[in-house]
This record gives sequence, structure tokens and C-alpha cells, in this order.
Amino acid sequence: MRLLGRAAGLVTLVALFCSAGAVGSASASEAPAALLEKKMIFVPAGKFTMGITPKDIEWVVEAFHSESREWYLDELPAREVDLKGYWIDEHEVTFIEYMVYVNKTGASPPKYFDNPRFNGRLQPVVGIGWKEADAYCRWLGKRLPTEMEWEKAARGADARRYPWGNEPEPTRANQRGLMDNYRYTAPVGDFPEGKSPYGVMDMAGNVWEWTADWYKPYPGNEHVNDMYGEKFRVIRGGSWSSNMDLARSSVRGKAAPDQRQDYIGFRCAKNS
Ligand SMILES: [Ca+2]
Repeated sequence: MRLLGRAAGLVTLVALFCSAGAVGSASASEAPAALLEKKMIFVPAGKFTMGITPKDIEWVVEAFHSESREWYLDELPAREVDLKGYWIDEHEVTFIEYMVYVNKTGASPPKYFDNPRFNGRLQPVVGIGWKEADAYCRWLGKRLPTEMEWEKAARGADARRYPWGNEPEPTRANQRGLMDNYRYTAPVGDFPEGKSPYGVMDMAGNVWEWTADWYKPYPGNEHVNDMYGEKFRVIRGGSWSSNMDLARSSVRGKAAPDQRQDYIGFRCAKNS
């Protein structure tokens, strides 16, 4: 409501979305059906490989002419992780979905809500902090995915580097540069060739995604890093402003929880 007058066209759009979605909505959260019915993908129970080996680090340093091995040491070691089945949003949360939430609840609008580079209705919402992302998911009876859940949903069970396989293919994801046709964020789901083995979209690029976890060392990780601890939340997947080495499914990005960046968004998960 606070947006009236500042983005009247957008508010009208949100209002239409709300009224259409509200029909038949019976959720305790009072969220519109259009949001509650957002497609989720089921990731079945079972083991997968989380993290990477020293050999994988040699590959990435060579493939991307990286200046430092240090950048990748927080991804060590590779280990087998067994997860229960869970659901994860097929797509990143969109701008229009988030604006419906803002309109319904009075939550603060995202930082870039009036920036035409980032406020297309099907672009992923950006400019929201960790608590805001967490609150949005909870409003829908969901939650942020854990790092483990995020990584498994992105790379499947065969330890691949990217959602589609092992090679960096810049046309399969919205990452830095114009090979993918987008300078900023792309509408969600615009890279079907980049989907994960389970069919989850944009797990490489478009926007980094908040996860539930603090940035802490993995069990068995011997890398000394002042950033570890309950200071930063883990973000995953790389974005429109980062290179393909950061779009690898095992990469552990980090951000202070109150950061509202134009390259960080999120998606939600749910127990089975
Ligand atoms: Ca993404």
C-alpha cells in the first residue's frame, strides 16, 4: 500500500494478481493461492556427494585461470551426505510474487522495487535481506533450503560440477557477460537447458540464493578462515554478475544477513 503513487502501474498489477489469487485460498497464512500453488520439485531421499576434492580444485583453477586456490578451499572435502526427501521451488521467487507478499503483509518493499533493471514481474526478486527471505518462506508455510538441500537439488547424486553436467557452458545460465543475452537478471526459467537433474531451474546463475545456514566449515575442512562462524549466511549458485567458476553447484558464497544486494534472491523449500 505504501507504494501507491510511486509505482501505480505495478500496484495495479499486484492488486490484480492478489484478487485472482485470493479466490479459493484457504490457507491459515492467508497467502493468495497463486503463491501457494507455485510449483515445487520433489527431491527424493538418498545420498549425494557434497563438496569437492583437491583434484576438483586443480580443475577449476586451470579451467578459469584463477589467481588463487584459496578461493575454493571452503568447498573441501567431498563427502557423502544422506538426506530425507524434500520439496524445493522450481523457480527463484519472482518480483511479482514478492510484491504480492509486500502488498498483503505490509513488509518492506525490496530495495530495487522501482529500478527497471530489476522489477520485471518475472525477474527474480533482489534487494532483500536474509530475514526478509526467511519470513517470506514462512508466510507460505515453507522455509529456506539448507545448504545441503540446495546443493543436492542443483547437482544431483553424481557429483557433477554444474546442474547440466561437468563443463561450464555459459549459454545455459544467466551469468556475467552477454553470451546469455542478459546484462542483469533474466525472467526465471529462461534457461531450460540449464536445469538440474531433478528439473530445478536457474540453480546456476541469475541470482545468488539465500540458504538457511551460517557460513561455517564443513566437517573435516581444515582451511583457516576468519569468515567462518555465525556472521554470514551462505548464498548459492552465482549470479548475473559473477563468472562461471562461481556458478558451480558446490560453491559456497556468503553475505551478511542484512545485505540487500541486486544479485541476491532466494527460493523456498519444504519438508516432504
Ligand atoms: Ca539462481
